[in-house]
Amino acid sequence: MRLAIVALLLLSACGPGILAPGASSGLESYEDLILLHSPMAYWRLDETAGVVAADKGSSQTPADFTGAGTVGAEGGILSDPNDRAFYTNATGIMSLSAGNVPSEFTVSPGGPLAIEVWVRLANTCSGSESLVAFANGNALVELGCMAGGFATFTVTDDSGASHAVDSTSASVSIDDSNWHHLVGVKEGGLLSLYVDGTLRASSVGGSYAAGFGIGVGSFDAGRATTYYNEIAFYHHILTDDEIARHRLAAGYGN
Ligand SMILES: [Ca+2]
Repeated sequence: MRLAIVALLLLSACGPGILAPGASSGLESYEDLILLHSPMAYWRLDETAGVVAADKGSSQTPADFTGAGTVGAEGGILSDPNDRAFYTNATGIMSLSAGNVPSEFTVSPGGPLAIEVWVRLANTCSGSESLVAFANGNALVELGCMAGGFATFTVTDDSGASHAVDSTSASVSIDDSNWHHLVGVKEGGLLSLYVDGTLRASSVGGSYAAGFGIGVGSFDAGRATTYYNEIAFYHHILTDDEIARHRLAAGYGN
């Protein structure tokens, strides 16, 4: 489970401040906005057939769907009527094989990064479970969930030194069968976790001075009964305003 990037999507039909699917938000398109912020990798997971997930980020690295997942599921980007997502309730994963990871995936020691995903958890999170992870050896960048349904953001360097933040103190759970937008940001030793466009937890961790080689990205089925959508990885931080804009562009009000 730790060798995986698992992204879940959440498709919320209605609720306070949420636009109806397909409704015009009058805002910039979600895809255009993500691309404006220069992701290294950006898998929209809009495929409706086949076994390849296109990467619209700068690395242009397609990933593979394997196992018993389902492409073409209803997505959670309400502003995009064509949005689709990847669903797995068992063994389905989206992953990059170790031999298919370009040099762009390597993070410089101490370098900034951000990881983003939309997820919809169709059952409760009972323990420490991976949603989306980029991993290579000990090195790991992961968004996940824990008992209580709280979101987690973990960064481990290749010496094995690990640090994590979670949304427990904010009492923000994500395992309610609704779509949620998760972003983890690392800037120096500061880790920040955003849930649904808002900063929910942050912590000053280690210096991460060791070589930090994120090499393999894979979507893992360890977290089953889950929808994954719009996975992005950045070699720079995203600001509070940028993250809030991403959610807004997806058709979710404040
Ligand atoms: Ca999508």
